[in-house]
Amino acid sequence: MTMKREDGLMASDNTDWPMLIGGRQTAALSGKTIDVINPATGNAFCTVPAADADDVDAAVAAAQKGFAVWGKMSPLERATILNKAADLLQARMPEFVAAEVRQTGRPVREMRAQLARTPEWYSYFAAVARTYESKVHPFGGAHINYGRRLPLGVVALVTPWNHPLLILTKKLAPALAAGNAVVVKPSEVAPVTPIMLGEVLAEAGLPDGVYNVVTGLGATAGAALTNHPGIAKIDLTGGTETGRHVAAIAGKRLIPFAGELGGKASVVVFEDVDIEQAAAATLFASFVAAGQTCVQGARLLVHESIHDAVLARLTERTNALRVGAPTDEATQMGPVISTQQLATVEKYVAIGKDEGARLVTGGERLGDAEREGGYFYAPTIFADVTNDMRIAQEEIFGPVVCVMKFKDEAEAVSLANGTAFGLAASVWSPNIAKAKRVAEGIEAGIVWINDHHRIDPSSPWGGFKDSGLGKENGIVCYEGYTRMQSIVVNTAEEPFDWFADDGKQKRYS
Ligand code: TXE
Repeated sequence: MTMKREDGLMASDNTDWPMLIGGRQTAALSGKTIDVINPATGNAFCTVPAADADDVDAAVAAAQKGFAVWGKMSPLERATILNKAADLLQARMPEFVAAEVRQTGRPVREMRAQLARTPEWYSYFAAVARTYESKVHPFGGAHINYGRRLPLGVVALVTPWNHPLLILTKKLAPALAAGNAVVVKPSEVAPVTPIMLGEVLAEAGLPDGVYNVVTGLGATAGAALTNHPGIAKIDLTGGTETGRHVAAIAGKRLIPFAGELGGKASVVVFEDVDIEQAAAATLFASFVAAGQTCVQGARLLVHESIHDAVLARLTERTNALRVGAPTDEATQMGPVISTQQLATVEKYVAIGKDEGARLVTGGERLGDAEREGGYFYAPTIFADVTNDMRIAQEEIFGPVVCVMKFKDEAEAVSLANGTAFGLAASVWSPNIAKAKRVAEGIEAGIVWINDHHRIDPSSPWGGFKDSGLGKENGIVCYEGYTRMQSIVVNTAEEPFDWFADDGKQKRYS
């Protein structure tokens, strides 16, 4: 496909980004490239190399060399470099925000808010590396048993397009803090900021080969990486089917797998919530990132007594959303990421209508003069949705939400649990005892009370059920990037001779 080259690139924009292998910026050995499209215009704005198996071999070999250095450095040395990376990333924030807006189409106010937090991950995990304490286990007798946390080696980070820098950072900071080297395979749709991050890490003093980026398609570069025998763990964020496929590869090789996969979060709104607050909450949960987040509040469960009032106010606020150029400070919602994602949204809207759901607003592509060429879709609300409908069950990953009613607490919990996914949910009520009870009854890895889509580097993040395996963030994630060795020291003065005929009672366990 020939793409129109976009006009008006910023000075810091590179039109042909290389990948990063062993500290060197490099093209694919084949010379092939992929166009990266600005979803707000439909035009290509840069290319990246289309890596295949040979490039991946080179990246894993470089990472092995990097690991030989980084894995031996002390926690203090690693933490010093990660803290410096946090500062350098902070200093270059406007450039990262601009690149992220251009490749994802997400509004500048959204990306500025999101990226402002990313340096925290590097400083948090630097602190974890510095303060992590090994355990001494109560082995008993004359034995002292201490545990050692060792890095795994070279880990593969396979990342998506919706939050390219944040999701990479959530995996990278703990992986590096624990002493691993990484090979990143960013999404082919939004690979620029992961490449740019290599400059920050190099400037911070990360040794060559510790951070490698291979760009390319999932079916080629991604498959070559996840099948590579030199990889010690795979951490992937993506669709559930991709996750199952890659987890099976990891299973065959008996290496750890972590997957942050699909979601279909419920937002449970009780009758005691103020209507204005309920509308603000559901609007944010539904349409931030144009609904393209794994924790999108795609299922709005509203108590029957306030259902009509909340739906009416939510619809008014939805209709007032400013959808347009993501670079415009006033824009509140941008396009979806790609023609493929647009087609998925269109398909599900048609399914919703066929299933008998009531289209309250939206349900159409937006293509006026200002938005011509971009992949814009109107924020869309379906009401009268029943839980067995496909639009209530399957991940749409776009600006489409389903509103359902419930009559009591038990029905709210049962509806919230009535999906195959279990990543996140939120419960809204000023009655904290009730909200806590409901939250604890929901089978999801993250449940917010009177909030939605909140994250912190210390807060474990990961799904139950079909939403994945393993956790990002927190000490638990750091530990997931290590393997534990148990050292058992015999301190007895008395010699041990199991086969001696000395008449003594002996133990060997
Ligand atoms: O994801 P993929 P896509 C969901 C969402 C979306 C759907 C498809 O529902 O509509 O997935 O999006 C790499 N071996 N989420 O196609 O394909 C791929 O190159 C190794 C939810 O973008 O899962 C990319 O780097 N790697 C999600 C990464 O996997 C492979 C965020 C994710 O791509 C591969 C994104 C293979 N065989 C999509 N195939 C979330 N949890 O937030 C693909 N990849």
